[in-house]
Amino acid sequence: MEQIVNYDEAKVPHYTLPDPLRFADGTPVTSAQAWQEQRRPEILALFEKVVYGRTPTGPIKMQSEVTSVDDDALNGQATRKEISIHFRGADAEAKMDLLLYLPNSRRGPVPLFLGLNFYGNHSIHADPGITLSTAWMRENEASGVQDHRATEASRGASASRWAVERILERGYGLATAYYGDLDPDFDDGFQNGVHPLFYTPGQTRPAADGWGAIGAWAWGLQRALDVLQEDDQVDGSRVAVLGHSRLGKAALWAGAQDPRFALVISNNSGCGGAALSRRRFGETVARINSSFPHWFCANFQAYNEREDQLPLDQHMLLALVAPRPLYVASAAEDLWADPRGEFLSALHADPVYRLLGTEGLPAEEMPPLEQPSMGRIGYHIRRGQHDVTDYDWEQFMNFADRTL
Ligand code: GTR
Repeated sequence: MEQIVNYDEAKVPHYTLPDPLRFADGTPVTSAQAWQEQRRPEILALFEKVVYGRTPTGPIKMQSEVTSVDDDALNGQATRKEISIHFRGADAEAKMDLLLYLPNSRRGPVPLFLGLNFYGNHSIHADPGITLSTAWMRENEASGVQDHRATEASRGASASRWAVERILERGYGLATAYYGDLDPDFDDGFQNGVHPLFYTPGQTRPAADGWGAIGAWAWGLQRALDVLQEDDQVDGSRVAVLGHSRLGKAALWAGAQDPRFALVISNNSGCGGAALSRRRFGETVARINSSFPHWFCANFQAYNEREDQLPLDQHMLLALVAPRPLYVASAAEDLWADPRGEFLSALHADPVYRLLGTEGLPAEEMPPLEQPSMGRIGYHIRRGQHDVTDYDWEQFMNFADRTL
């Protein structure tokens, strides 16, 4: 296993990216139709086979139940709704709790941001009306988690990452769910979470090209969208999916697979997200697969220190979102996530956007700090660390105002 983390641009290896606009057999893709009907499915199948694993479609039952509504939440600014979504397979079940805030200033169905959270719905705001999650969580004293459970001290612990009032003020709704409801984030051989719902008789874990944890989180985002599209207070044709870091990887994978997401936003998603794998800058495929063996499909392990052998790179994941609006956000001090690799990925997705008749990314060089570039693809790099800040949210909303 590779020991040294490279943070030196001069040491980035020479690499050649696979061309999204060439079929696997080398023929060029010259029309929007050839992209949509042939090349796009070909690339999607590659990501399923070697990176995230296939998402199963087996017959499971899904039922949603509104568990609370308060139309006078946040001093009257919002309507808060909680919806439990129950999933049942033959031998297993799971539940995802969705939290929704809708601006009371709304007239008609609202466009909305949907994203998973790391420490329970109650962590995104101190609002005492949010039900405290009882699910297993990663230990985190600063987030009020003790013995893997949330405590009252967890309320609002991640509030700085969710600009709730500001989102509502700008006329958007917000929906979130705890990612651990879909798959608790540790390597247990896929015995908990939603994976077992889809096991066929005798099956005990996903196949080598079957989904991992990121696949399950992305699936949960899609199921949340199913429910949101049924809600007449939400404009289901204007739902933006977003996520930070590992949840940014999940948001991208959800947005790539499911064209119902009208806008896709990656925040500091890094390796296995927006960043190009071939650059081996910061976190690498070998590192991520050894630290988090449960995130990707088993086949991805074959590319540890063999990034050049991948039949794809992450710019092709971004291209799967085309021609829908896509936003990639980096942070200058978040070198582990390779900001430049995130930018280049967006840049190399641009030709697909152009083939589909859109503006793509109106930049040739990485834009200066905090000077977002916004076309049909948007990108910014802000000052500071790996995080989601008010600055990021303002840009996401500016971009949504333009493109949603
Ligand atoms: C890190 C991981 C990153 C990123 C991050 C996060 O440990 O190496 O890929 O996902 O966690 O999710 O905060």
